[in-house]
Amino acid sequence: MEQRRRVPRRLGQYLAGCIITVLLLSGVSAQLKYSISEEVNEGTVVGYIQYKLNQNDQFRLEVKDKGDDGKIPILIVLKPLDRETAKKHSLVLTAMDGDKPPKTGSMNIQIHILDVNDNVPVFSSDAYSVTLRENAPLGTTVVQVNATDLDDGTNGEVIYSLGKSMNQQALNIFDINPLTGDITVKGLIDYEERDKYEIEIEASDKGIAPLTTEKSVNIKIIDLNDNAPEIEVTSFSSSIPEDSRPGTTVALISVNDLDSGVNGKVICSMSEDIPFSLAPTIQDTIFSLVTKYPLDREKQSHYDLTIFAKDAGQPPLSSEKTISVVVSDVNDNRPEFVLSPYTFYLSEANEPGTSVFSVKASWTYRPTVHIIATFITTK
Ligand SMILES: [Ca+2]
Ligand SMILES: [Ca+2]
Ligand SMILES: [Ca+2]
Ligand SMILES: [Ca+2]
Repeated sequence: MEQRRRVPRRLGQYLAGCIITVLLLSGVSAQLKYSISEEVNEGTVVGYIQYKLNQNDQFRLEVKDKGDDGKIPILIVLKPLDRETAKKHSLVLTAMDGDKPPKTGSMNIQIHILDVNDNVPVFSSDAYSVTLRENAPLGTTVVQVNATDLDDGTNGEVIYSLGKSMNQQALNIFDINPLTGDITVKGLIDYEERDKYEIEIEASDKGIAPLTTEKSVNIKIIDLNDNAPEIEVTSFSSSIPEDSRPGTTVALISVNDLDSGVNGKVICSMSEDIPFSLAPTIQDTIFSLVTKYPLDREKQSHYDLTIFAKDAGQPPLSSEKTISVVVSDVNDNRPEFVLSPYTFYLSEANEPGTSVFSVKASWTYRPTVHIIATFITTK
């Protein structure tokens, strides 16, 4: 495929832009020779001279009558020239007389085509798509772009730059070497901030009126496991009644990992030898901290529960969080008297302050008697 893009020129511009140098190479041509008597009259025809250009499709010859200056063969451009196709044309101009066979003389004509800046730089690739790992060190080469320009000299020398329409954020992160086309990292590449960039680059020649080509470079950022899971306790009762049934929720634990894919996949765990465990919820990132067994305040009234979170990245990152849970005493049942009503008899003439009777009360659900109240009222 032809990798060439040429700026169209109107014919007038083109003719003005081309300078043709004609080198007449004297001494290489044969000469037309005539022998004629010195007695001939003025106006005697010496010979019929015809000019002829060798077969070519680029130039033609026209003979113009210039009056006193005689008839002059003029070389005319027949169709647009292109230095990038042929920078030199060699022609042969032949003069011949009317004899049979004709006598001929020829002249070599060399035409050098001078360059005008009519080719834009062309990138070697139609599209640039590359990947870049996040946190790439400053100076890392993302990709090297290349553009060529068919013109000559400075018209064909290419310099690279970032597009003027690029946003400031991308300008802060990427740079391009104007001479080599190396696109390098000059800022922090953070996948969590942005996972792809489309940057505009330009290739310009150094012509007096430079020609410029734009191209996009798509940069896909590859995630690295650079974020540890975060554990957040979203709903938490620091105290749990000791009579809580197994499966009672103590707290909701939310885990979040900013990375993606396996780097952001988190496994939560807790120590096995405690009466608490983590249960999944309908949301992947939220776990319930629940009681596993009945609690016994007499045995342990306080727990420091550590939740571990580890992602599946390579290498994995982890974090932990400890919450304190107090097992609270239960006192939500009214004590009941053992007998109700109590009936007792009292003999007269008691000393004030003498114990006359005792009553018992207890919580029904518990065999242990917690309160024994002793009181009596007198009329
Ligand atoms: Ca050019
Ligand atoms: Ca050119
Ligand atoms: Ca990451
Ligand atoms: Ca992670």
